[in-house]
Amino acid sequence: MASQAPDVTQVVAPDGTVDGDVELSAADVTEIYRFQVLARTFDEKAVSLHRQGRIGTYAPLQGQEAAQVGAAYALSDDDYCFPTYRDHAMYLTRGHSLRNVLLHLLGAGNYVDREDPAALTTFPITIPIATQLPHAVGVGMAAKYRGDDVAALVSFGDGATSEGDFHEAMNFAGVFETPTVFFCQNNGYAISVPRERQTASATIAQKAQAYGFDGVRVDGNDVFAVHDVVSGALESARNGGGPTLVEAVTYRKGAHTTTDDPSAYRDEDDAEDWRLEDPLDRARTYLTEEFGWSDADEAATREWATEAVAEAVAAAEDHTGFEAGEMFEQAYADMPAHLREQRRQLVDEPEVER
Ligand SMILES: Cc1ncc(C[n+]2csc(CCOP(=O)(O)OP(=O)(O)O)c2C)c(N)n1
Repeated sequence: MASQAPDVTQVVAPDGTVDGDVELSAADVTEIYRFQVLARTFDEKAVSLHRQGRIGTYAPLQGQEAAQVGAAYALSDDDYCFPTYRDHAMYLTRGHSLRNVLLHLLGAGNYVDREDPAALTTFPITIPIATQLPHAVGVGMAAKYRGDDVAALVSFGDGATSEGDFHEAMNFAGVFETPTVFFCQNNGYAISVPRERQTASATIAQKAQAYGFDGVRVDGNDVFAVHDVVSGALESARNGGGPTLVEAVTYRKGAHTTTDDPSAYRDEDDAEDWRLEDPLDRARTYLTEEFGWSDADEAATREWATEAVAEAVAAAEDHTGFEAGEMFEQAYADMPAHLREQRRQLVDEPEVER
């Protein structure tokens, strides 16, 4: 395999040159590309829906499609997945409906459909940064106790590595050799804080060394490299090899969220360089050269994605009747007294003046 930099694994270069093996069938390669197109189409629509005041604040994923799809596609159905608030493409790749992803952005409390098998192994997003890491380690530890042949992948950003939860989760995973893949999407920024101001470590991956396991870097805009590296880490975790930290080097092309303006803190020339590394262009070049992907195939895929997103928007906006009480569900088996009291005031006795 070639490298983007000496220590960054790359299989397909930005110009489509293949330097390594893509151990995926034509059907898999096509599906991976379709998920990326679907993710981008969804993302563009979501940004526009926010501008029209039809959904709440949205965290764009543009530029990170390869990282998210490549990692999620490597998971088996039984593996666990802990995405972040930006990982809409992970949800899609894991089989969640676009409608349910949108329902969350419309304010639904219980957007995860508990009847849906995909929902049982893919956890809801957590907004407090890095809190999903100990959850993933705990789920992996439980699976290990039960003797289940599964791994848990947890996704987070470069900013999350400054949180205590990151270090606690990494330490626990290292000591107890939990079947965890720590998947860091290093997209260059944590809101306005550049990666260089986040940590003095030369790489995010090297932090794994302090906890006694491997950390590897992969070109996060190369979906095939991400898939390959994450597949290997998952396999090792399932086979008792313990945790791995994977640093996917990528770039957040858009704003942090739809309420942010990156031109206030980011060098747009730098942003332009990263735009040339577009993950979709790269996968498409590969598809064209290896499998004769045609303009007609491309047009049909774009049309399919546009229709799927339009249908999901209509289905989500059709869903009315959000109940205020939903926000109290699914967090605690035994609800603490202060939340019972809040629910009483909001749901059971809203007419009582206080
Ligand atoms: C514990 C906590 N502190 C602060 C915030 C506010 N906050 C939201 S997103 C964010 C930046 C996270 O950056 P990173 O982990 O790199 O992920 P990215 O947003 O780039 O995907 C911060 C500080 C939060 N949500 N939770």
